[in-house]
Amino acid sequence: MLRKNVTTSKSIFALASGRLPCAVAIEKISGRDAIDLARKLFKPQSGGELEKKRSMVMGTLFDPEGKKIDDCLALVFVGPHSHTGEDSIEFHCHGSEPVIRKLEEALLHLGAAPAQPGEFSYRAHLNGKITANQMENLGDIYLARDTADLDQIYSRKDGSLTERISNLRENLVKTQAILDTAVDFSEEYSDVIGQAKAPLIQTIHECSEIIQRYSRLKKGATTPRLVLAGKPNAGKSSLFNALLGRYRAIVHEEAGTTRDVIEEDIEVRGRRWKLVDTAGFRDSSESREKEGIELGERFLSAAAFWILVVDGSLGISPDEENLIEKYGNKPHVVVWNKMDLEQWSAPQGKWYGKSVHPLSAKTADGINELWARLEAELSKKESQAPLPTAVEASRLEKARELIEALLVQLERNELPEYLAEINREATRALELVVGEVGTEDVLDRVFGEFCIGK
Ligand SMILES: Nc1nc2c(ncn2[C@@H]2O[C@H](COP(=O)(O)OP(=O)(O)OP(=O)(O)O)[C@@H](O)[C@H]2O)c(=O)[nH]1
Ligand SMILES: [Mg+2]
Repeated sequence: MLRKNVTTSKSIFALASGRLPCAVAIEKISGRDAIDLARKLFKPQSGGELEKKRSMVMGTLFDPEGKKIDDCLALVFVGPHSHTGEDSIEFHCHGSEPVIRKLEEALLHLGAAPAQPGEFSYRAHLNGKITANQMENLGDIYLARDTADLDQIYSRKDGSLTERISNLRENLVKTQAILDTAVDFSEEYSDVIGQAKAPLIQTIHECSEIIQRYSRLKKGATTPRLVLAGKPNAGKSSLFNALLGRYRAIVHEEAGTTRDVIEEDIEVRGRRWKLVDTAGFRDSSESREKEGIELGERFLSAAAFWILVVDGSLGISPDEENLIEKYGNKPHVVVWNKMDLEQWSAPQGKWYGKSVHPLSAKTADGINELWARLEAELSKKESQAPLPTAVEASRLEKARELIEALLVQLERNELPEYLAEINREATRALELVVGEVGTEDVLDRVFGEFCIGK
């Protein structure tokens, strides 16, 4: 964790690119003497010294004993026109572990210090380059797991959180009026108090929903599974490949081809899902096949959504009915596959209460329509709560704790004067949620989670 008394007297360095070995490694250095340090290590190809001007220069890095480290490209940023606002250098080296190790040893030898997580951004903040709010967003970009997360981070400032908080505040204002009445007319206390409960419970519920949006980003929700199930040969693997857009699972005319569970990531409306192909369900006495079927069924029981694939040229059998009776309560779509075949026919109207989806996994007819249906069905479960920042979420948690305490005291029939005081405190806490964010707030919660080099 970045300490609050961190100083900026020394230049700092860190590897800003990914894991070694890799094509190009970027070593960042920032600080008052960054260019002087770089001059001691780096000799431009064109001769002379590295100049203190915004530039991109090819050259060679040498260690303090004059031994070559690497040929590299140096990017020179003269403060305040840099990411941190200080003089900064980026060495774009070959992404080799010993190159970077030698370069960092040389920097350490020359008096620079390894950067702590988030220290470059912290310096940028101190130099007025980024606000505390921007830093929070920056941290969250690294936590995003799918494009929907990114979209929500970028649309944070659309005012939806402020609006939700002000609605919640209204609930507390109403509660305040109720409690103030109870103070004035103590003989009708219990009637009046009873009215205060419902808006408080609603407020707690909504606060939790918003806080959970942040926890989902922070902790990384487990990716929900979308499982394909059906009889052998129904075309599950063909549909799996069609949805994935590439040939991943073996497709074969022989029934019982897929034995294992095959999983691949897909995105539906910006959210990541695991698409799962399973072995065909049927009564089997063959032990290997039986094992595959049992495994498939375990995935089906745990699925957030599933697709029953029916071979529309054969129609339904007890196997499909068995599946729909067992798992029909779980959200699903029924696909009537192989509609390119002459023998294909689908039920008129609904089957087990649902309209079936005609499709050919082979020709891809009906695939776009299936996507549209999946997009609509899978996003039904998405929370509509706005995504708060770390600071907003933690402030909201404080407000929720106070409202919960209020509810407890209310049920204990505490004095209305006392309840009114907690309510006032909770109202103030809610108002603070979307208030100004200071350096201290962000220092506490954000920097520790930044990566080194950021
Ligand atoms: N004509 C036609 N054939 C299809 C279609 N979908 C799948 N098939 C064929 O049906 C056979 C079985 O397809 P798969 O995708 O392997 O079926 P599966 O459900 O995965 O089968 P198992 O892995 O054995 O459970 C293959 O010969 C496919 O080419 C379709 O829409 N139309
Ligand atoms: Mg298969």
